Amino acid sequence: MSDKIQLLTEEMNTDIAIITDPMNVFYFTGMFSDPHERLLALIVKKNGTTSLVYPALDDEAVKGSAKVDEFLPHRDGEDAFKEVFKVLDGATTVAVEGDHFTFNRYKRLLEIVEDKNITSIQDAVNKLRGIKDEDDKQKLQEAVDITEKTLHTLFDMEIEGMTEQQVSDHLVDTFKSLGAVAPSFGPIVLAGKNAAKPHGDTGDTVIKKGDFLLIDFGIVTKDNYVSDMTRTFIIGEPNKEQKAIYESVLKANIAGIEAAKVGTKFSEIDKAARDSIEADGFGEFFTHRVGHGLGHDLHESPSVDSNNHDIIDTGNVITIEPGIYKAGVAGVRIEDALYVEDSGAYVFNKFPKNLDDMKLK
Ligand SMILES: [Mn+2]
Repeated sequence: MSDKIQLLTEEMNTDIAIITDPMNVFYFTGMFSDPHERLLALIVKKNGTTSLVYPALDDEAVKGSAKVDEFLPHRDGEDAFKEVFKVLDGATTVAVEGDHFTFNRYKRLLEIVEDKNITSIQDAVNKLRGIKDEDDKQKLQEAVDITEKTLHTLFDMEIEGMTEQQVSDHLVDTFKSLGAVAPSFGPIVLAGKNAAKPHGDTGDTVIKKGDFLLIDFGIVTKDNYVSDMTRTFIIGEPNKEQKAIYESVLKANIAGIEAAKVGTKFSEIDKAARDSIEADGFGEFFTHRVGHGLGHDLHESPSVDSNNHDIIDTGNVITIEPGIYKAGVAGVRIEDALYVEDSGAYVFNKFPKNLDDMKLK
C-alpha cells in the first residue's frame, strides 16, 4: 500500500471510498487520464486494497503507470457500474467526493447502498493534497522557473504598440519552447484600464505608453504541476496615482507573505494583506480573497480567505495575490506562490516586484 493510500484509509470511516476526480486519481495512483464522460473510478477499501475502473481504450496507459491492485476496464456500450458494484459487493457504507461525484452516478450508487450510508470524503482528500513534500516543492519550483524565464523575455522587447493578445501569444510560445506542456489558464494580459477587471479577458487592446500591463499566467509541467503568478508592469514611467496604487499592493503582498507562518489562521493571512491596503485608503478596491492553494490543480485547498479559520501547516502551498482595481483608472495585482516550512515561508518566485524594476519599453 502506498503512503498516500495509507493516509486516505486512516481518514475513512466507511467501508469504501470512490475517487473520481481525475487529478485525485492521479494523486493516489500516479496515472493521469482525462476520461471525458466515461467512468474513471479508483475504489479504495478500508483495508487499503485498490481497484481502478477505467475506459478500456486507455488500457495501455493505465497499466503502464497506475499503481493499483486490480484493473477493471470497461468498453463503450458496457455498463461501467457493473464493475463498481462487483468491488462494492458486501459494503454498506461508501464515501464519494462531494464536489465531483455527479448526481446521475449517485443515483446509480443508490441501487445498492442506502442514501444515509453515502457520505463525502472531499475534505479529507483536499487536506491530504494540501500538504506537499520536498519532491513536490522541487517540481513546483521547476514550474515557477519556466514561468519566470518566460516573463523575463519581455524586458528585451518593444511592448508599446503590441496588443494584449500578441503579448499572450509570445508568452505561450516561449514557455512551450522552455518545456511547458500547456498554460495552466489564460494567460491574462490586461493593459491600462482593462487591468481594473480582476479576471478580464485578454483582447486586441493596443498597449500604450503610461499603461500598467497586468500579466497573470502559469504553466503545466510534464509532471502535472502548475504555476500561477502575476506581475504588473509599467510601460515607461508611472504617474503619481499609479505609483501610490502599486506601492500599496506591494506592501500588502509582503505583509501576506510575512504572515504565512505555521500556526497562523488563513483568515489572519488574508487580514494582514487586507489591513495593509485598507490603511492606504484603497480597501474598497480590493474585492477578492488573498490567495489559494495550488499544486496539481490551479486552485486547490487551502483557500486564503477571511472565512477560513483553519491553521496553515508545514507543506501547504499557497498564493499571496492582493490587488487594487479602480474602475476606469487602473488595476494592479502582485502574486507570488510560497511553500510553508517550519522556519517560515519559502517563496518560489524570484522575479522582481519593485516598481522601478517593472518598466517595459
Ligand atoms: Mn492565483
